[in-house]
Amino acid sequence: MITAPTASKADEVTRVLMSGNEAVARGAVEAGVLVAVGYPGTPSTEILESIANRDDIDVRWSPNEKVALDVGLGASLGGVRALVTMKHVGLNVAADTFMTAAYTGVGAGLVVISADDPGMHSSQNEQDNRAYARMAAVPLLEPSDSAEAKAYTALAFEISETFDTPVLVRTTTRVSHNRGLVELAERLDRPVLGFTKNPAKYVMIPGNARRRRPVVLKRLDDMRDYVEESPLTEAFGSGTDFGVITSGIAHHYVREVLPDARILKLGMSYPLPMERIRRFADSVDRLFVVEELDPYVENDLRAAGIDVEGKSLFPQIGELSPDVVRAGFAEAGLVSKGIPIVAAPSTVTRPPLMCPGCPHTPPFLALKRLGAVVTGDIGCYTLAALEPLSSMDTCVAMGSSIGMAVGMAASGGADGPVVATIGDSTFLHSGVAALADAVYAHANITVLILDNGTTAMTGGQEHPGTGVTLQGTAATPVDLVAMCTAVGVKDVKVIDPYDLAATYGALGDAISHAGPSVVITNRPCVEAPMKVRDTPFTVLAEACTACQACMTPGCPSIVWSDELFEGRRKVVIDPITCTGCTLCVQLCPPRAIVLVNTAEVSHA
Ligand SMILES: Cc1ncc(C[n+]2csc(CCOP(=O)(O)OP(=O)(O)O)c2C)c(N)n1
Repeated sequence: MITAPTASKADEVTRVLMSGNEAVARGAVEAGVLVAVGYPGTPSTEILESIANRDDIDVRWSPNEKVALDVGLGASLGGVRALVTMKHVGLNVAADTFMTAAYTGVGAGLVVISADDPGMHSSQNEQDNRAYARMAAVPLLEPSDSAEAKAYTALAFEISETFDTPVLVRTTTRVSHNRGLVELAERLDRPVLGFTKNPAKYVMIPGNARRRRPVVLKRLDDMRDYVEESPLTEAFGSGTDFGVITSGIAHHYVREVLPDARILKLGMSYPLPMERIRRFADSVDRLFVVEELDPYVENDLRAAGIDVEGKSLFPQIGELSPDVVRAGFAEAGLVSKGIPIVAAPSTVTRPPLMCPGCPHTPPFLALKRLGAVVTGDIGCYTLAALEPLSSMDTCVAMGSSIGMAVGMAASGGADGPVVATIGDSTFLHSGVAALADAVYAHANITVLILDNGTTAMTGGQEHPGTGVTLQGTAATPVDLVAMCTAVGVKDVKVIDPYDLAATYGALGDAISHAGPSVVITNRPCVEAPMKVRDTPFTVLAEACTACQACMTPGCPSIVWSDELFEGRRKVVIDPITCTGCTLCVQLCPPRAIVLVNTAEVSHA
């Protein structure tokens, strides 16, 4: 039987409070991982960040999830254990490699973490990535807390090598971000096994792939036998009136609502331990499945002829919680409705806004004035879709902006110039090929690359354009101008987005250019990698006409005064949050906005 590595000396066990993400990383560390690679995305980002400074592991960001998985697979075939991390939608990007890596199998263990985001706290959709395991015929582990996140990740490497397959470990936001006690064990010291040439296994031309397909299905059968006996399937409680099948975080919600219930917890939810499930089902009068998002286990059970209640009681949309689970069991007549455990939030909701001084803001003011049809992308700048900027018309998936602009221009249906807006990280993630397509199609579009020198939206991660690695060491930065020119864009300009007139001018010129043009902004993010704070500005109340021109960008530092001046409210600027970007100064007709120290002099 396969077991996860444990501490060598029981009396030296150390228990540490860890988030699920830190625990995943720790599991990989203990399993002797030598390469850990990924692309940032909530809720997965901290996995790599938590081990970035280890000198015994090569930890790195890739430009996108597919590259990350390719790096991980290459490392695995080279004979070292490799961890690959991403958020759920990242697996869509990496899916091409993922599906065929199931055919090639691995060298040393290869574990892919998919951090799903039920409830879409910070995602464009809430797909249930358990479906990928079935599609690829790859084993799937679902930890429910930090302790399991560590143990399952370590175990996943063993499973990967035993069955010669990548293993998918699926966490969800609450598992990734909650903290729990984790027992630490020693790191395994694993030699580099080296690459063994085996074209029949690693060169997936049709003739070889056809021979690998039965291997994949045979392996699935072997894993079915394994999971029937595996300690990953755990039984809790007693009773024959009803039983509950759980997986992931849903397990803890069920135990909170029904502490004594008979439960079969699935640590491995693909392939399923169908015989064990059948015996469990036969031993209870009613069977429930409580799982977050899709009726993934439920449908398999129904297909196997097992009578089960699930999504008719527990929602398919959004996160589960103890309250939601209680409501489902109340409807089933097993518990009273009870008083909600989680009180309604008392905080006032606040719409998300660009930060004060965000260099993304001015170009969107310009695009609005130019009447552009803006195909947007995913990043901080997506907030331009919201009021008051209201200047982004589409946002679908990372890197989609440029291709969508090409299509929009081809349609002839846009009632204004077509502009794609994309961040630097997103451009390198999946925008470059689309820009080549724009050139190829001689598309009449402008691409605005918002280069703030970081992956701001996920907390400021480095990427190949920043010239800095995850460890903070220097790397060769991608030259975006050279790259755009190299794919054939004739009109490439770099602008200072804090210069409003220049920004209007450059974008106006670019959209009048026939064929594709590129405008690249050059101001760093004001929050990462370091805070940008220049002398703040203030408003001379006597000069302010309350015309609100300074409020059009929606800068959070600019608000109405509490006091009245000459019977009217005037604008005030919060000197603590103002970064001194000058945008409001350029927008103020009566020139009432001045540097704080100038105002002090004039008031002295
Ligand atoms: C496929 C995929 N991977 C990762 C993410 C998470 N994510 C959202 S935006 C973004 C990048 C943002 O960086 P950038 O394009 O430079 O814009 P910024 O936020 O810096 O303005 C990432 C990694 C995602 N939404 N989809």
